[in-house]
Amino acid sequence: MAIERTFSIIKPDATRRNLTGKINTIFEENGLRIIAQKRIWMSEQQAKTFYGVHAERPFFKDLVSFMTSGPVVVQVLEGENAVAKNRELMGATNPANAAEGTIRKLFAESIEANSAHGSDSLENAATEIAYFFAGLELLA
Ligand code: RTP
Ligand code: MG
Repeated sequence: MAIERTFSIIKPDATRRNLTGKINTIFEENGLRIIAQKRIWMSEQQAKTFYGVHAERPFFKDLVSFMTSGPVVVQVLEGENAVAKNRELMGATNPANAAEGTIRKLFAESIEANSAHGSDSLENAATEIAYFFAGLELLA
């Protein structure tokens, strides 16, 4: 299996409830290493660009205001099959459909305030990492 890097966000609903450590423990206990991490408050423009693929969706405006409603923790996770592994640990978008023990089952408040983002492909992971982290912030 390949060692991959993926991009993750601990969303405002989770930082507000001080859940960063609990979520990070799930990553670490399941073979994902946090190789870069910082707390930021996204601007409206950053949130719109980041979720640009959803610009035409009915939930886009609400999603941008949610993502800018408080600080987030952006992070790079590394490990075997990191992209798929992280999506598995997060669980389904809607917590009502998320499997037992997943981050969203444990912590999400709603389909929108669902505690975590994870890249959905290796290609998007590279783009998203480069959007939030400078090369100097990542070890080779
Ligand atoms: P993410 O991109 O944040 O990792 O989540 P995802 O792939 O599981 O879900 P996606 O379809 O990409 O949706 C992005 C985020 O938009 C919010 N959302 N709200 N109100 C709604 O019906 C709705 N649907 C999606 C969620 O915050 C979702 O994670
Ligand atoms: Mg998505």
